[in-house]
Formats: sequence, C-alpha cells, structure tokens
Amino acid sequence: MAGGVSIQWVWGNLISSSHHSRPGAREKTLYTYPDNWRAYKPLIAAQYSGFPITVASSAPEFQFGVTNKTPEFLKKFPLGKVPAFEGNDGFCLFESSAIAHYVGNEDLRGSSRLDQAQVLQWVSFADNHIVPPASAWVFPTLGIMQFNKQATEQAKEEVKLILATLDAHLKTRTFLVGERITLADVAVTCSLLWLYKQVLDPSFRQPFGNVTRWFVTCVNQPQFRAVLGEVKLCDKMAQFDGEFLS
Ligand SMILES: N[C@@H](CCC(=O)N[C@@H](CS)C(=O)NCC(=O)O)C(=O)O
Repeated sequence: MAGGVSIQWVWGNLISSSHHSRPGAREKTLYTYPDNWRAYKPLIAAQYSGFPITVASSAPEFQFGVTNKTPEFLKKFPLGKVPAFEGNDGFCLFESSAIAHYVGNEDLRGSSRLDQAQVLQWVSFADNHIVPPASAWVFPTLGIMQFNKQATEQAKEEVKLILATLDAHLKTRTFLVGERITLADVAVTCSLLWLYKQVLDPSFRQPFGNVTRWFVTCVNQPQFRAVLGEVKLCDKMAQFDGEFLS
C-alpha cells in the first residue's frame, strides 16, 4: 500500500507503526475511544498520506469520560471532545474533519480550487446533514440514545433525501469529487458507516444503488480496509430493542 501506515489494535489501542519516531520520542497522537467512526476519518487519511499517528484510546494513555475531563486535557482541547489530535511539537487540533485534512495529503484535499471547494461542500454535508439523522436513527438501535418513534421516522425521511442527493450525484461519477478518492469520500463514507452496518437493509437501500456501489468501492480500498476492516452491509434493519443503556 503506497505510503500506508500499518495500524493494529493492541490492548484496546489502535496503534500505528510510527516509522519516523525514535523510541521514547513524543508521538503524534490521536485521542479517541475505540471504534469511534469520527476517528476513522483521520486514520484513513493517514493511510493515504503515510502520516505516522498513534492512537490513544485506553488507559493509561486515554480513558474516555475521564481523561477528557481533566484540566490538563481541557487546557489543550477546551471542549473536551474526541477525536483530538496532538502533534509531537504540541500542536493541538480538534474536529475530526480538520484533523483528517491536516494528516491527509494534497490529493485528498482536492487538486484545484474548485475541487477543494467541492471537498469542503461534501465534508460539511456529512457533518451537517448526514450525522444528525444518522445518529437519531442508529443510536437508539445501539442502546446509546433514548428511542423516540417520531424522531426515528423523521430521521428515516431525512436519510432518504440524503441518499437521493448522493445517488443523483454518483449516477455518472465514481467518486464524489474528481477522478479519485478525496476527503469528501472519506467523510461521507464514515458518516454513512453505521447506517449501512445497522439499518440500511437491502430494501431500504434498493433505490440508491449508485450510493451503495460507491460506498462498497470506498470501504474496499486498502486504505479504508486497514482502518475499518471488512464492512458488512446490514441484512436486517436493526430496531430499538427496548433497552436504553443510560
Ligand atoms: N464535530 C466533532 C464532534 C466531536 C464529538 O462530539 N465527540 C464526542 C464523541 S463522538 C465527544 O467527545 N463527547 C464527549 C463530551 O461531549 O463530553 C468532530 O467531528 O470531531
């Protein structure tokens, strides 16, 4: 894999083999909790660029809900949210899409000003239009949000609109912007990940064949697979199982 960084889970930590660092040297670190889809964006971008990055996702390096509440963490990242990036020179960055932009390469950012604007368009589309309904629909099925029938039904309608928008765009295109993968594909794929894994069953996704074709193409790129592993599309729409893990 060209420029790829090999990463693996060790004791709950997804670590990269950091080719450029000396033993004992401070690493470029991504703080997150394990399996955070937002953290996948910078990790996939790093696969494309070869940016060496170490993931801190379990104690003692980082414990979600504990470390991110400490004054030391909040001094670096005032919102206390993850993923959060710290360079080995003390440079700190929050917001997963910004971190992906930073650790990625020029190809991922788009080759012309026009392409770059379109990349930004789709990254913003993912954050503002996909994540809210995806969370409203999927989180209750995972037991991490209270179920509300009306909110779920509304979210389903919003997801249909999003998928229709993407489907029309992808009818004549392989990727969202230009001829190759950009951060647009990384961001939109990651924001659709839980939908495809959890609730977009064959009948729901049937009218949006171009989106599914593109999604499957993206998640099967070696750089995506190195981070996501094999992505299995949902067979049966997950439902709220009546248990809310507060
Ligand atoms: N827009 C931000 C969202 C970050 C975010 O909301 N992170 C959540 C976990 S997915 C968090 O750290 N929450 C901790 C808290 O709110 O205390 C991004 O994409 O990085």
